[in-house]
Amino acid sequence: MNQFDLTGKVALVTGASYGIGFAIATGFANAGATIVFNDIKQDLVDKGIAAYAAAGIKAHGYVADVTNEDQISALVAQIEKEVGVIDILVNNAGIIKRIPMIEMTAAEFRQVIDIDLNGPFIVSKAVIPSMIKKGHGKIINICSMMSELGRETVSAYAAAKGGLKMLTRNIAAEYGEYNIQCNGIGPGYIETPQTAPLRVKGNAFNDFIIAKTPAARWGKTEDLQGPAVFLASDASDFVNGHVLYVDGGILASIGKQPE
Ligand code: NAP
Ligand code: GCO
Repeated sequence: MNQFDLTGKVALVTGASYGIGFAIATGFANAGATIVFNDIKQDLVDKGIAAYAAAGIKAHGYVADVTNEDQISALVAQIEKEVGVIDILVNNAGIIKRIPMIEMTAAEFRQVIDIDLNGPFIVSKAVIPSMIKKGHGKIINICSMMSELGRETVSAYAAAKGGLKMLTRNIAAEYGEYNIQCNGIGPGYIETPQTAPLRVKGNAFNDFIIAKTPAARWGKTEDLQGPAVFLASDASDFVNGHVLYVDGGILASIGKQPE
Protein backbone atom coordinates (compact mmCIF):
# COMPACT_ATOMS: atom_id res chain seq x y z
CA MET A 1 0.00 0.00 0.00
CA ASN A 2 1.28 3.47 -0.96
CA GLN A 3 0.56 5.73 2.02
CA PHE A 4 1.05 8.81 -0.15
CA ASP A 5 -1.58 7.78 -2.73
CA LEU A 6 -4.44 10.31 -3.10
CA THR A 7 -6.55 8.28 -5.54
CA GLY A 8 -10.27 8.88 -5.02
CA LYS A 9 -9.73 12.03 -2.93
CA VAL A 10 -11.29 15.39 -3.79
CA ALA A 11 -8.96 18.32 -3.06
CA LEU A 12 -10.03 21.99 -2.96
CA VAL A 13 -7.13 24.42 -3.23
CA THR A 14 -8.14 28.07 -2.88
CA GLY A 15 -6.64 30.74 -5.14
CA ALA A 16 -4.89 28.07 -7.21
CA SER A 17 -4.88 29.46 -10.76
CA TYR A 18 -1.12 29.96 -10.59
CA GLY A 19 1.82 30.04 -8.16
CA ILE A 20 2.03 27.96 -4.99
CA GLY A 21 -1.61 26.79 -5.10
CA PHE A 22 -1.24 25.62 -8.70
CA ALA A 23 1.95 23.66 -7.87
CA ILE A 24 0.36 22.03 -4.82
CA ALA A 25 -2.77 21.07 -6.77
CA THR A 26 -0.59 19.64 -9.55
CA GLY A 27 1.31 17.56 -6.97
CA PHE A 28 -2.02 16.26 -5.64
CA ALA A 29 -3.25 15.41 -9.16
CA ASN A 30 -0.02 13.50 -9.83
CA ALA A 31 -0.70 11.54 -6.62
CA GLY A 32 -4.20 10.65 -7.92
CA ALA A 33 -6.52 13.33 -6.47
CA THR A 34 -9.35 15.13 -8.26
CA ILE A 35 -8.60 18.85 -8.30
CA VAL A 36 -11.02 21.64 -7.53
CA PHE A 37 -9.93 25.25 -7.18
CA ASN A 38 -11.45 28.68 -6.89
CA ASP A 39 -10.17 32.12 -7.68
CA ILE A 40 -11.49 35.61 -7.31
CA LYS A 41 -11.99 36.41 -11.02
CA GLN A 42 -13.32 34.47 -14.01
CA ASP A 43 -10.28 35.28 -16.17
CA LEU A 44 -7.98 33.79 -13.50
CA VAL A 45 -10.14 30.66 -13.31
CA ASP A 46 -10.06 30.34 -17.12
CA LYS A 47 -6.27 30.75 -17.15
CA GLY A 48 -5.99 28.18 -14.36
CA ILE A 49 -8.15 25.61 -16.15
CA ALA A 50 -6.04 26.06 -19.29
CA ALA A 51 -2.78 25.70 -17.30
CA TYR A 52 -4.01 22.49 -15.60
CA ALA A 53 -5.15 21.12 -18.99
CA ALA A 54 -1.68 21.88 -20.42
CA ALA A 55 -0.26 19.77 -17.55
CA GLY A 56 -2.70 16.95 -18.44
CA ILE A 57 -5.00 17.65 -15.46
CA LYS A 58 -8.78 18.07 -15.69
CA ALA A 59 -9.39 20.59 -12.89
CA HIS A 60 -12.76 21.95 -11.79
CA GLY A 61 -12.51 25.74 -11.42
CA TYR A 62 -15.00 28.13 -9.81
CA VAL A 63 -15.18 31.85 -9.08
CA ALA A 64 -15.56 32.58 -5.36
CA ASP A 65 -14.19 35.08 -2.87
CA VAL A 66 -12.81 33.39 0.27
CA THR A 67 -13.96 36.33 2.41
CA ASN A 68 -17.61 35.93 1.41
CA GLU A 69 -19.41 33.36 3.59
CA ASP A 70 -22.44 33.06 1.28
CA GLN A 71 -20.28 32.50 -1.80
CA ILE A 72 -18.17 29.92 0.02
CA SER A 73 -21.09 27.88 1.40
CA ALA A 74 -22.65 27.93 -2.11
CA LEU A 75 -19.28 26.86 -3.57
CA VAL A 76 -18.89 23.94 -1.16
CA ALA A 77 -22.48 22.79 -1.86
CA GLN A 78 -21.83 22.98 -5.61
CA ILE A 79 -18.56 21.02 -5.32
CA GLU A 80 -20.26 18.33 -3.21
CA LYS A 81 -22.99 18.02 -5.87
CA GLU A 82 -20.78 18.15 -8.98
CA VAL A 83 -17.54 16.52 -7.80
CA GLY A 84 -17.96 14.99 -4.33
CA VAL A 85 -17.29 15.67 -0.65
CA ILE A 86 -14.03 17.55 -0.11
CA ASP A 87 -11.41 15.29 1.52
CA ILE A 88 -8.55 17.80 1.38
CA LEU A 89 -8.68 21.60 1.74
CA VAL A 90 -5.69 23.84 1.15
CA ASN A 91 -6.21 27.43 2.30
CA ASN A 92 -3.78 29.03 -0.14
CA ALA A 93 -5.47 32.25 -1.36
CA GLY A 94 -3.71 35.24 0.12
CA ILE A 95 -2.45 38.76 -0.44
CA ILE A 96 0.38 40.86 0.92
CA LYS A 97 0.70 44.65 1.24
CA ARG A 98 4.22 45.96 1.80
CA ILE A 99 3.62 49.32 3.49
CA PRO A 100 5.41 50.74 6.57
CA MET A 101 3.02 50.26 9.50
CA ILE A 102 2.67 53.91 10.39
CA GLU A 103 1.67 54.68 6.77
CA MET A 104 -0.81 51.80 6.50
CA THR A 105 -4.51 52.59 6.81
CA ALA A 106 -6.72 50.48 9.05
CA ALA A 107 -8.72 49.57 5.91
CA GLU A 108 -5.58 48.16 4.25
CA PHE A 109 -4.66 46.25 7.41
CA ARG A 110 -8.21 44.83 7.64
CA GLN A 111 -8.19 43.74 4.00
CA VAL A 112 -5.07 41.62 4.51
CA ILE A 113 -6.48 40.08 7.70
CA ASP A 114 -9.78 39.46 5.93
CA ILE A 115 -8.29 37.49 3.03
CA ASP A 116 -5.34 35.80 4.79
CA LEU A 117 -6.99 34.91 8.13
CA ASN A 118 -10.78 35.26 7.96
CA GLY A 119 -10.70 33.50 4.55
CA PRO A 120 -9.19 30.25 5.93
CA PHE A 121 -11.66 30.40 8.85
CA ILE A 122 -14.63 30.79 6.46
CA VAL A 123 -13.56 28.04 4.04
CA SER A 124 -12.55 25.60 6.82
CA LYS A 125 -15.84 26.19 8.61
CA ALA A 126 -17.71 25.38 5.40
CA VAL A 127 -15.93 22.03 4.76
CA ILE A 128 -15.56 20.63 8.30
CA PRO A 129 -19.20 19.44 8.78
CA SER A 130 -19.00 17.10 5.75
CA MET A 131 -15.53 15.92 6.82
CA ILE A 132 -16.98 15.00 10.23
CA LYS A 133 -19.80 13.05 8.53
CA LYS A 134 -17.33 11.29 6.22
CA GLY A 135 -15.04 10.37 9.11
CA HIS A 136 -11.87 12.05 7.88
CA GLY A 137 -10.44 15.26 6.49
CA LYS A 138 -7.19 17.10 5.84
CA ILE A 139 -6.81 20.88 6.07
CA ILE A 140 -3.54 22.55 5.10
CA ASN A 141 -3.10 26.24 5.82
CA ILE A 142 -0.46 28.08 3.82
CA CYS A 143 1.39 30.04 6.49
CA SER A 144 4.69 31.90 6.02
CA MET A 145 8.08 32.78 7.49
CA MET A 146 5.98 35.65 8.84
CA SER A 147 4.09 33.16 11.05
CA GLU A 148 7.33 33.28 13.11
CA LEU A 149 9.30 36.36 12.09
CA GLY A 150 8.63 40.04 11.61
CA ARG A 151 10.11 42.39 9.07
CA GLU A 152 9.70 45.97 7.92
CA THR A 153 6.51 46.76 5.94
CA VAL A 154 4.56 43.51 6.43
CA SER A 155 2.72 44.11 9.75
CA ALA A 156 -0.73 43.04 8.52
CA TYR A 157 0.62 40.00 6.69
CA ALA A 158 2.66 38.88 9.74
CA ALA A 159 -0.34 39.38 12.02
CA ALA A 160 -2.53 37.34 9.65
CA LYS A 161 -0.02 34.52 9.10
CA GLY A 162 0.82 34.35 12.84
CA GLY A 163 -2.92 34.11 13.47
CA LEU A 164 -3.23 31.42 10.81
CA LYS A 165 -0.64 29.30 12.66
CA MET A 166 -2.84 29.49 15.78
CA LEU A 167 -6.03 28.80 13.79
CA THR A 168 -4.23 25.69 12.52
CA ARG A 169 -3.54 24.50 16.07
CA ASN A 170 -7.05 25.33 17.17
CA ILE A 171 -8.71 23.36 14.36
CA ALA A 172 -6.44 20.41 15.27
CA ALA A 173 -7.43 20.74 18.93
CA GLU A 174 -11.14 21.14 18.22
CA TYR A 175 -11.69 18.57 15.45
CA GLY A 176 -8.84 16.07 15.86
CA GLU A 177 -11.22 13.59 17.50
CA TYR A 178 -13.16 13.42 14.20
CA ASN A 179 -10.06 12.20 12.37
CA ILE A 180 -9.46 15.64 10.89
CA GLN A 181 -5.85 16.73 10.64
CA CYS A 182 -5.10 20.43 10.24
CA ASN A 183 -1.50 21.37 9.57
CA GLY A 184 0.29 24.31 8.03
CA ILE A 185 3.01 24.72 5.45
CA GLY A 186 5.28 27.70 5.98
CA PRO A 187 6.98 28.40 2.66
CA GLY A 188 10.23 30.31 2.74
CA TYR A 189 10.91 32.82 -0.01
CA ILE A 190 9.46 31.26 -3.16
CA GLU A 191 9.65 32.44 -6.77
CA THR A 192 6.07 33.51 -7.57
CA PRO A 193 4.46 36.75 -8.83
CA GLN A 194 3.90 37.71 -5.15
CA THR A 195 7.67 37.96 -4.59
CA ALA A 196 8.54 39.29 -8.07
CA PRO A 197 9.10 42.86 -6.76
CA LEU A 198 11.69 41.49 -4.30
CA ARG A 199 13.58 39.49 -6.91
CA VAL A 200 14.36 42.27 -9.38
CA LYS A 201 18.02 41.89 -10.43
CA GLY A 202 20.26 44.20 -8.46
CA ASN A 203 17.66 44.56 -5.69
CA ALA A 204 19.59 44.23 -2.43
CA PHE A 205 16.70 42.27 -0.93
CA ASN A 206 17.32 39.51 -3.47
CA ASP A 207 20.93 39.07 -2.25
CA PHE A 208 19.75 39.40 1.38
CA ILE A 209 17.35 36.47 0.98
CA ILE A 210 19.90 34.27 -0.75
CA ALA A 211 22.44 35.03 1.99
CA LYS A 212 19.82 34.36 4.68
CA THR A 213 18.80 30.98 3.21
CA PRO A 214 21.17 28.06 4.02
CA ALA A 215 20.11 26.47 0.70
CA ALA A 216 21.46 29.69 -0.92
CA ARG A 217 18.59 30.05 -3.38
CA TRP A 218 14.97 31.10 -3.67
CA GLY A 219 12.48 28.27 -3.33
CA LYS A 220 10.56 26.93 -6.31
CA THR A 221 6.85 26.20 -6.14
CA GLU A 222 7.69 22.54 -6.84
CA ASP A 223 9.60 22.43 -3.52
CA LEU A 224 6.20 22.52 -1.79
CA GLN A 225 4.65 19.56 -3.62
CA GLY A 226 6.14 16.69 -1.59
CA PRO A 227 5.39 18.30 1.81
CA ALA A 228 1.81 19.07 0.68
CA VAL A 229 1.20 15.51 -0.56
CA PHE A 230 2.52 14.19 2.77
CA LEU A 231 0.14 16.41 4.77
CA ALA A 232 -2.80 15.51 2.50
CA SER A 233 -2.19 11.76 2.63
CA ASP A 234 -2.68 8.89 5.07
CA ALA A 235 1.06 9.12 5.78
CA SER A 236 0.33 12.08 8.11
CA ASP A 237 -2.73 10.69 9.92
CA PHE A 238 -1.16 11.19 13.39
CA VAL A 239 0.39 14.58 12.55
CA ASN A 240 -1.87 17.36 13.75
CA GLY A 241 -1.46 21.07 14.47
CA HIS A 242 2.06 21.38 13.06
CA VAL A 243 3.50 23.94 10.71
CA LEU A 244 6.01 22.36 8.35
CA TYR A 245 8.44 25.08 7.30
CA VAL A 246 9.72 24.55 3.77
CA ASP A 247 12.24 27.34 3.83
CA GLY A 248 15.63 26.01 2.74
CA GLY A 249 16.66 26.27 6.42
CA ILE A 250 15.99 29.98 7.09
CA LEU A 251 14.41 29.43 10.51
CA ALA A 252 17.24 27.13 11.60
CA SER A 253 19.94 29.69 11.03
CA ILE A 254 21.12 32.91 12.67
CA GLY A 255 22.44 34.02 9.28
CA LYS A 256 25.84 33.92 7.60
CA GLN A 257 28.67 35.14 9.78
CA PRO A 258 30.60 38.15 8.47
CA GLU A 259 33.70 37.41 6.34
P1 NAP B 1 -0.51 34.95 -4.66
O1 NAP B 1 -0.13 36.03 -5.57
O2 NAP B 1 -0.47 35.27 -3.20
O3 NAP B 1 -1.92 34.42 -5.13
C1 NAP B 1 -2.81 33.60 -4.53
C2 NAP B 1 -4.11 33.58 -5.32
O4 NAP B 1 -5.17 33.93 -4.43
C3 NAP B 1 -4.21 34.53 -6.52
O5 NAP B 1 -4.76 33.87 -7.63
C4 NAP B 1 -5.12 35.60 -5.99
O6 NAP B 1 -5.81 36.33 -6.98
C5 NAP B 1 -6.05 34.78 -5.15
N1 NAP B 1 -6.89 35.55 -4.25
C6 NAP B 1 -6.61 36.77 -3.69
N2 NAP B 1 -7.65 37.18 -2.96
C7 NAP B 1 -8.59 36.20 -3.02
C8 NAP B 1 -9.89 36.05 -2.49
N3 NAP B 1 -10.44 36.99 -1.68
N4 NAP B 1 -10.60 34.94 -2.79
C9 NAP B 1 -10.08 34.00 -3.60
N5 NAP B 1 -8.87 34.08 -4.15
C10 NAP B 1 -8.13 35.18 -3.86
O7 NAP B 1 0.38 33.69 -4.93
P2 NAP B 1 1.49 32.86 -4.21
O8 NAP B 1 2.74 33.67 -4.08
O9 NAP B 1 1.51 31.58 -4.93
O10 NAP B 1 0.96 32.66 -2.72
C11 NAP B 1 0.06 31.67 -2.36
C12 NAP B 1 -0.02 31.62 -0.83
O11 NAP B 1 1.27 31.33 -0.32
C13 NAP B 1 -0.45 32.93 -0.18
O12 NAP B 1 -1.25 32.64 0.95
C14 NAP B 1 0.86 33.55 0.25
O13 NAP B 1 0.73 34.42 1.32
C15 NAP B 1 1.62 32.31 0.65
N6 NAP B 1 3.07 32.44 0.66
C16 NAP B 1 3.76 32.84 -0.44
C17 NAP B 1 5.15 32.87 -0.37
C18 NAP B 1 6.00 33.27 -1.53
O14 NAP B 1 7.22 33.42 -1.35
N7 NAP B 1 5.47 33.46 -2.72
C19 NAP B 1 5.81 32.51 0.79
C20 NAP B 1 5.04 32.12 1.91
C21 NAP B 1 3.69 32.09 1.82
P3 NAP B 1 -5.15 37.72 -7.53
O15 NAP B 1 -4.05 37.32 -8.47
O16 NAP B 1 -6.28 38.44 -8.19
O17 NAP B 1 -4.65 38.45 -6.29
C1 GCO C 1 7.96 39.58 2.18
C2 GCO C 1 7.63 38.35 1.45
C3 GCO C 1 7.16 37.28 2.37
C4 GCO C 1 7.00 35.99 1.61
C5 GCO C 1 6.66 34.82 2.41
C6 GCO C 1 7.77 34.42 3.33
O1 GCO C 1 7.65 40.66 1.70
O2 GCO C 1 8.63 39.47 3.23
O3 GCO C 1 6.74 38.55 0.42
O4 GCO C 1 6.09 37.69 3.10
O5 GCO C 1 6.12 36.12 0.56
O6 GCO C 1 5.40 34.89 2.99
O7 GCO C 1 7.46 33.19 3.88
